[in-house]
Parts: sequence; C-alpha cells; structure tokens
Amino acid sequence: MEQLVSQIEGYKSEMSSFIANDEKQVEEFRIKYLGTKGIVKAIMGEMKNVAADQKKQAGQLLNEFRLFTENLYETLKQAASGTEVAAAGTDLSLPGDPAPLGSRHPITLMRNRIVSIFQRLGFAVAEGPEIEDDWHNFGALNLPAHHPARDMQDTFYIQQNPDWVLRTHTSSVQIREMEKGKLPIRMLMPGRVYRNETVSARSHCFFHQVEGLYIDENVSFADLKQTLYFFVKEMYGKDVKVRFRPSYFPFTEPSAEMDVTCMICGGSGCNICKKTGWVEILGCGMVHPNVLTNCGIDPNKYSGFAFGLGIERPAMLKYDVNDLRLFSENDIRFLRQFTAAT
Ligand code: 2U9
Repeated sequence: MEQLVSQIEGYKSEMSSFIANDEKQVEEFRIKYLGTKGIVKAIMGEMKNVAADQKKQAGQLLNEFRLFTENLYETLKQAASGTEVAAAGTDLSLPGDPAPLGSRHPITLMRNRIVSIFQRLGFAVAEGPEIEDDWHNFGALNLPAHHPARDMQDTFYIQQNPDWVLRTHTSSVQIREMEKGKLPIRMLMPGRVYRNETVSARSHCFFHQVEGLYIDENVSFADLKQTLYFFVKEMYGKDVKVRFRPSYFPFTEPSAEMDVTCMICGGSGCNICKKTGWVEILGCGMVHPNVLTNCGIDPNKYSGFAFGLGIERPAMLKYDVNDLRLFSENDIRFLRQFTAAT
C-alpha cells in the first residue's frame, strides 16, 4: 500500500511538470497516461497485489489519481487550443474592450450639488416613501381639509385607498423625522414628488425637490437667512445678490420666497428673468407652531426653519435644457452629454 502511495505521488509530480505547447504534445500526454497501455491503466492493475483489508482504501486512492489525470488532461487541452488561437493571429495579451460607462443624470448632478452645500453646514440626508398617507402629506403640515392642494386636480390619489396619495412634496419625510422625537433636527430631504399637471415643456406630473428642516431651541429667522445666504453664495458665486419677499405657506409662519440676481444676465434683465433682473429660487419660513405640535414637539421650547426648492429649474438653467420632458424620456443621446464634472 505504501509503495502504491509513493508511486502515485511520483507520477503526479511528473505529470504536473508536463509541458504541452500544442495539440500534438497534449495527445502524447493522453497516450502516456490515459491510453490503453498508459500509466493510469497499469497502476489500476496493481489492485490485485493489495491486501484484502486495504482494497477499499486503495480503490479510493486510484480513483482519485484517475480523476486527477483526466482533469489535468482537460486543462492542457484547453491551454493548448488557446495558444493556437494566439498563434493564428490573436494577441491574448491585449487589454479587453472597456465596459461602457454611464453618466450621471443631470437631475442627480444638480441634487448632489445642492445637497453637498448643505451637508457642509451639518445637514444630514433623509429619504421616505413616495406613496404617503393623508396625515403625513397634508394633515400634519397644517393643510386643512378644504385646502386646494388636496384637490383631485392637484394631487394623485391611490384608487385602492382614498387615504393614500403620491406625495406632493418631500415635507412628509420631515414629518416622519419629527415624529421620531429626536431633537435637534438638521436634515435635508431630496426626492421625487408628484402633481396632477398636464405634461408639457414647462410642467410635468412629477418633479424633484430638496427640502430642508432645522429645529432646535432658539432657532430664528436670522439663522434661516444666514443658512440660505451661504447656500446661494456657494451655488451662484459671491457676487450674487439676494432678496426675500413675504409669502404664504400653511406649514410656515412667517413665510418668504427668495430671489437671486439673474445668473444669466447678472441682473440687467433678460428673457429668463422676464426683464426683472431677479429669479425666484426657493420658498422658506419658520415652521408653523401647529406643525410642531402635530409632531409632538413643544413650540414654546423649540422653533425651526424650513425651505424647499425645485431641482429641475436650476438644472435647466445650468445645462441649457429648454424642455422638462427631456429629463424623463431616457434618450441616451441626451443623457450621455452629462458628466460628473459639468
Ligand atoms: C415641515 C415644515 C415646513 C418646506 C417649504 C417651501 C417653503 C416651498 C416649494 C419650492 C419649489 C416647493 O418644489 S417647489 O415647488 N417649496 O416654497 N417648502 S417652506 O416647509 C416645511 C417642510 C417641512 C415639517
């Protein structure tokens, strides 16, 4: 038995160093080791000399040896056929074809730009569901039952359940964060929102927003203004001027809209700013005390500000896109124009 083991080990190491450069040499290997008068057959014949109590163990050993030889033969055969392809004119050392690399969607690029500015001020990012219940999308946000935003004309309702809507803003994610009761909150909610509008070059039934929320003790309108000043300077350059106009949103009080000097004409007046020199970029305000109460936060102890901006409009201005539909048609000729650097 020991003799058999050492014989097999010897053949294995001999076979392992066998070099077969072409099919002729592979055939030589086959004849020498696997042929009818080959070594594997011969060594199988040794079984008859093995003691009866060792036959089982020897059988396993010989089987394993036969498999080893057959596998090695297959490997040599494949390697030799590859060499022949190479000999026939294919240089196997050449690098392969590069896998085609996609590009980021312009809405994603703009969202990342906006998000990264606020992240530098310590805002974290949160996401939430696009199908929302009435409470998170409307009720908690101080939007009373008769509010026009709830109208079927403006909101997509889910047929199976009248309590479900496609979210009309990402404020619903802020409500979910506030309900967790972990304060302070300094968060950003980017995402897709839906409004029941006719699709055209200038409006769509879905678009993208970034909303922000900051809640802590003693948060004031001055904090809101400084945060948004920082954002605008980072986004449009330090020379840009800013103005606030009073506005109304049910979820903020007081509320404002913020304009910047037109990034196209610099304020002298053009088609984009309708000759006013100003472009509206976002809405904002101090979170309404009713909204804080609705989420279990004491408005006498805490205050906060919130803001919201659409992504499509700044993306259209930056990338010179004149039709909203291009963003969702997935035309590869449109999409491949954008790279992370732009
Ligand atoms: C909570 C409380 C208040 C978010 C806000 C706006 C003003 C706003 C629009 C900008 C362009 C929507 O995409 S748009 O059409 N948004 O003007 N959004 S304040 O206020 C919140 C959010 C969450 C809990």
